[in-house]
Amino acid sequence: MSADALPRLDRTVLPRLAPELRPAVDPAELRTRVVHFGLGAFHRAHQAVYTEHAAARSGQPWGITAVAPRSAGTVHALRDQDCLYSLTERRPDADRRRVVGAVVGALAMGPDAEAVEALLADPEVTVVTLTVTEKGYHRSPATGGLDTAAEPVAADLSAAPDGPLVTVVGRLAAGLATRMRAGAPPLSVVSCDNMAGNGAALRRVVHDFVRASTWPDRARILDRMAETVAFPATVVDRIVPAASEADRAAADAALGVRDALPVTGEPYRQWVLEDSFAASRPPWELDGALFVPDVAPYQLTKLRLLNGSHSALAYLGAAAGLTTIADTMAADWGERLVRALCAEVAPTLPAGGPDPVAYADDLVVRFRNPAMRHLLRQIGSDGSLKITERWLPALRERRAQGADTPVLELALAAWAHSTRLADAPSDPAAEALASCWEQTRRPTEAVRALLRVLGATDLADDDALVAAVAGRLPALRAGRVEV
Ligand code: CS2
Repeated sequence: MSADALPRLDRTVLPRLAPELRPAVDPAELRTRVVHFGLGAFHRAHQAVYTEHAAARSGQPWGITAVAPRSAGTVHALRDQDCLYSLTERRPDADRRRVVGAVVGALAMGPDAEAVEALLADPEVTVVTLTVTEKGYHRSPATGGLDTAAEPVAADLSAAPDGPLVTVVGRLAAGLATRMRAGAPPLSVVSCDNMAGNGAALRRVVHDFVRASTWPDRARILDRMAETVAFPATVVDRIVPAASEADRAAADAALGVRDALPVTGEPYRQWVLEDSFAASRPPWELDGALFVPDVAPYQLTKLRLLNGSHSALAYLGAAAGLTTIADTMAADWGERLVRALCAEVAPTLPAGGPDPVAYADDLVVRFRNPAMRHLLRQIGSDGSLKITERWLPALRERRAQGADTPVLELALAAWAHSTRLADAPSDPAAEALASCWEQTRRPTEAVRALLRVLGATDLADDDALVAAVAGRLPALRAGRVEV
């Protein structure tokens, strides 16, 4: 049967699905107690799954209303399906698929501003989670605080009291202010983005927004926020490539219903959270989430080893003309690169996290998963924000210790090379990056300028580093990866 002839996935078709394909909870029994910003595949394959299992296993009605900062299209598609979607775990041997029922509402941040605002002030809502990617935070590379001069942030700061807000930080700050004014109970705001100290980073930009606002009661709001809003740090992990047409067709065929928003991911998932919530939360530990006093060892291990390797594979693989992570792992240098990067970076990791050698072993297996098609281009996007988290802090630490850093230099060269190409991966700083190459014919000067765009003036002034990175460019230009 063609997909168009299939009935649409929604609550009415659930009873017709095989029991193992149905959600773990009856969505009709859930209420919105979590608001999530960022309606992407990652949230639907990660926090939504933990929340669904937490609700199912505790009998508590933890449902999620997900807010899309921009794409109203996804909101409509999700609403058309009563917020249901299928999740396919891509195992090397076979796929495992089922419908997830944790999401009970979908809102578009702009058009549905009033509803979003009301939920943020709702005493029943005690948790807000975010997956808005690094660029959603609008941090200044120089200070780490809110970049109040960035155009959308400045627009939000000068918006009329009931005017439209375009940044998630502005929307969240305004919603929290309403909650504080109403004297609503405490709540926790949980950043699930790939940044070191993500809780503190989010707290800072939200507080900065309130401080920079023209709200007459901003001082009181800040005081009350400091008392009643927690920003725990978290580490989220699951590889979730963007769904392809083939994924959609496979989901439709296996479910016997049409799902416009299927998600596919690897079987592995992990969530480590700082145990510092201000109010009640879903008992995610019932689904294996780990609550710890300090997430830093887990966070830095994941960022520097997993995400660090991912970015390195993305730019090196692209230079070699490859398309997916699995392609890079099939190349003779792929596994060597992952292991060498992990070994180079491991001395910078705090004690108390996973063993780096065992972690690297697991990464090789996860990256090799032949059932996954994770595009290098997807991982290579927004590099200017990603590599400052994933590579540069470790690079600085190793150089300060007087150690050689050949693998990070090679990775940086591959990134630099990518910024020069006509089809460079998308990046909010794309123009500034491209102009680094237009202003000079000398590769060392271009590399220096690129590092300055990243806000890494210290590294730009490191002549030995700059020369080493530039020295790797000719081989990469010729499509050779020499690990
Ligand atoms: C990836 C991450 O796209 C990327 O930048 O490195 O999305 C990665 O797949 C996840 O962080 C894995 O947990």
